[in-house]
Amino acid sequence: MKKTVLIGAGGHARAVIDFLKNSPEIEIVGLVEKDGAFPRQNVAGFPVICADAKLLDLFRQGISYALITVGSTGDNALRESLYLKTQKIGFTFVNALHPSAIISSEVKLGSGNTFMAGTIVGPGTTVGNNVLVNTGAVIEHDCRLEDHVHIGPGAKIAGGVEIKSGSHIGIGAVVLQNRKIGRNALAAAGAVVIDDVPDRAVVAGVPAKIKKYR
Ligand code: JB3
Repeated sequence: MKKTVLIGAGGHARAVIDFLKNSPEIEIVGLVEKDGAFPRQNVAGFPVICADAKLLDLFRQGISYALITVGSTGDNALRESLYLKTQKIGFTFVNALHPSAIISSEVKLGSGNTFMAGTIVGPGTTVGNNVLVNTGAVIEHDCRLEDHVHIGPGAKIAGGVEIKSGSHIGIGAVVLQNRKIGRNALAAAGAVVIDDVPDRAVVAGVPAKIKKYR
């Protein structure tokens, strides 16, 4: 069993534990909170064992696997920085795949990725590291998702779409075929993306228009 710590102890962690607790290969040893914050002592029966500052100690104790279980609602910077910090200590990241996720055998998957219930990923798609594909999202064939991307619940990504590092596709958004979403961009909830989206652009609406840059 891979002894694994979950980094982040809120609602998203609870949703991940709901299926990861039954994994035949991943053993959840506990959760890790933000330094100075211990709002709860356990999540779904698993203990909050320490804060980020103690991650090195955990690693030295032989716990060598991790997963980022902080979620996000538009900005993936915290998920990215926690991943990089944990990776630097030496942790290896597990992939957390809900048993109902349908992931083609022709998908190239990095590590530290989470596929929630009912997600579908088509053949020829590549997924980097620390990507979160939330409940019921569909990613069609031949897409390319870079590191730290979050696809929100129920979002639909058509074939051949490229999504650069750190970008966020909001709940229920749609991205049409072969579009390119730049780095750290945001497609708001329900947006229908029919044009390419530049780096750091925030787009919203149907059809989606650029509202600002961040
Ligand atoms: O939309 C859905 C289905 N899920 C949302 C998810 C994607 O994002 C969910 O509804 C929330 O909006 C959000 O989930 P998350 O990130 O679990 O949010 P929350 O319930 O507020 O919990 C955040 C947890 O992360 C809290 O326990 C924080 O203390 C913790 N946290 C914040 N900063 C941190 C840090 N934990 C660590 N280890 N390090 C930090 O720097």
